[in-house]
Amino acid sequence: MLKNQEKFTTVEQMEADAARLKELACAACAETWEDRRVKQTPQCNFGENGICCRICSMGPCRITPKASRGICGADAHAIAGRNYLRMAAAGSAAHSDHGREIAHVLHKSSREGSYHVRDEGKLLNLAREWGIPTEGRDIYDIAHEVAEAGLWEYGKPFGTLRFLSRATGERQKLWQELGIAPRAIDREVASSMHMTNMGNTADAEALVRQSLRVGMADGWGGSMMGTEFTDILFGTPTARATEANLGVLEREMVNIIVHGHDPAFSEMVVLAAENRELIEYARSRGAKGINIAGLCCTANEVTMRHGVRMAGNFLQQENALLTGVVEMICVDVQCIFPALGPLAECFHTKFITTSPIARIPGSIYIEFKSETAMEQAKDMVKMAIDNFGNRNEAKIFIPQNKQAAVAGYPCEQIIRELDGVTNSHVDITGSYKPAIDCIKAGVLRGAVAMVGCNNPKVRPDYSHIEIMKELLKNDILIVASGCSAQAAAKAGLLSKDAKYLCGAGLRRVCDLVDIPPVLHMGACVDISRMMLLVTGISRDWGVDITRLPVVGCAPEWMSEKAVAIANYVVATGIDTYLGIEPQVKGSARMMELITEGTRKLTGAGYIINKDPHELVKNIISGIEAKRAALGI
Ligand code: XCC
Ligand code: SF4
Repeated sequence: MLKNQEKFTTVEQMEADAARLKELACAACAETWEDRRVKQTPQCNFGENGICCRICSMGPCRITPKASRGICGADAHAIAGRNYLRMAAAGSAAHSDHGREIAHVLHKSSREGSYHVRDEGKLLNLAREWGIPTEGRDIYDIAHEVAEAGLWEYGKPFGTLRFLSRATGERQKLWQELGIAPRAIDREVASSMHMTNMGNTADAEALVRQSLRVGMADGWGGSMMGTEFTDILFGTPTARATEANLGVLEREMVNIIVHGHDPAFSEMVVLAAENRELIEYARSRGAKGINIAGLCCTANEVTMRHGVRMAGNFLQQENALLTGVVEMICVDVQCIFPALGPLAECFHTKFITTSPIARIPGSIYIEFKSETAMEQAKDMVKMAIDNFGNRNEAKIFIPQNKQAAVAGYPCEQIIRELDGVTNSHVDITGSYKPAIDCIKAGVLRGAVAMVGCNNPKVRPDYSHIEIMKELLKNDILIVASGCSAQAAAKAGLLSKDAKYLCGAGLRRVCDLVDIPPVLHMGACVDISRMMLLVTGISRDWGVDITRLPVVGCAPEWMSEKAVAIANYVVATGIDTYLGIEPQVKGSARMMELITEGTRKLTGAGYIINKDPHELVKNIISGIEAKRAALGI
């Protein structure tokens, strides 16, 4: 019998929760992104179309019907192309710098300190991959050398990135031929800034090629290192039960929210909150315990390693504070609204910033140091406990919606689950064969990677959820990361019961393998895991990535990081479906290049549609076309 649809949370219910929260808040507190968005409308057309240039102080120059060139002579294609490359470079810089921070933490790991090597197997594998001796050595010596080798990837003067050798032979050859194999990570970012500096590249195709290259410096460089080193330090994730949405906040407990991306510090906060003395202390202050919840990708990181519950995704960050029960919100880097400063002041909430990368007015700045991380984390938890008694009862409202979810399916876990089906004996051969067989047989039509942010240009979460439901109905397996994974979690699509929303084929697979139909692969840096997943599928199948019925979709993206991601996904040969238009519309040449032009280079490109119902039709017909071409 079909499970009742009411089990799943709808976007309407989530919007009603948000509206109620705003209604109950005083006028000063109630200003959120919805209000600011109205005040920003209509948004600037020149910016929207990518044809405003302020790269030099002769500008700003704008392309208009009467002015087809800027003062220096740059045309719409040059201006839009340079702006686009700068977005990709900034995104790549952000992810990669996050990866670098983690590499430094690994470099400082020790038996006695706050940071340990949790996944020795993964460390040893990586050391072997990189030709670093392991025999008879102390695990921490190996860790430090691997971390250092990783750090050299950022600035080495010669050669291309080590991780490129993980790609299929066909991709490696193509990248060399196209001249887009990334060199040192920082070099690709710097080259992008140099190329777009006044008086350099004006050729749109060259700008798009460099966008692919700097994107790959992220996906096959900085992000991949972020993922690997995080797994080594905190453990490779495994499937865990959790819950998602604002209903995870507890009336009777001390609520601490961790938010951002870099898990180095949030891991410590999670561990500190398990400290017996601190739990006792919380009880002594009248609380039933300490409740850690996450927002954005920091949530994804701690969820898949500890089962920490997810309060929500990007556009839910203000709502979390509006509940009035958050004693502390502790942030690291990226996707943190400056609005949290004034908003926290409306409540008793302590807003803690911890990184020199993200300094925000209205916060208490406690710079996190890896040497003292655990002590700092304990101090913060204590500060949150001390704040418990300061709640204003009149301002409290916790929406009750929450959903059960299973999170934590890195490639290792997916292979383990698949092996569990085919091999009765213990045989970790690491093959995607069972999944491939299902796709060949048509039991699964294909797979979609659902990724990316929320963006008020479309109805937030609606695009994610509508697209996913339609894909499930059509027997298309989903892997998800970032805020897309959290949208799925809030709706209930990460629960095993979501199989009731699936077509017969996908439901059978979910039953057999005992997985949810939407597999949570992690944070946005973990899209690097998805690159390895398709690479593995391509190898085991013996078919080029471009021919696989596997695509990516970012229906609500907003961050520059998403531009970097989209570029490395396309460079890897995977079609990418976008629900938000990249800001290059003022240049027909750029629009052509990112949709069709890259297809001639890497075999993949963007398909853009702002209507989620149309976008999902595009995805399904794209997948079916690939199946037909394969003759399956
Ligand atoms: Fe940020 Fe990663 Fe986007 Fe969400 S999905 S809004 S980047 S938290 Ni990466
Ligand atoms: Fe204007 Fe050219 Fe300067 Fe851009 S680089 S602001 S188009 S003069």
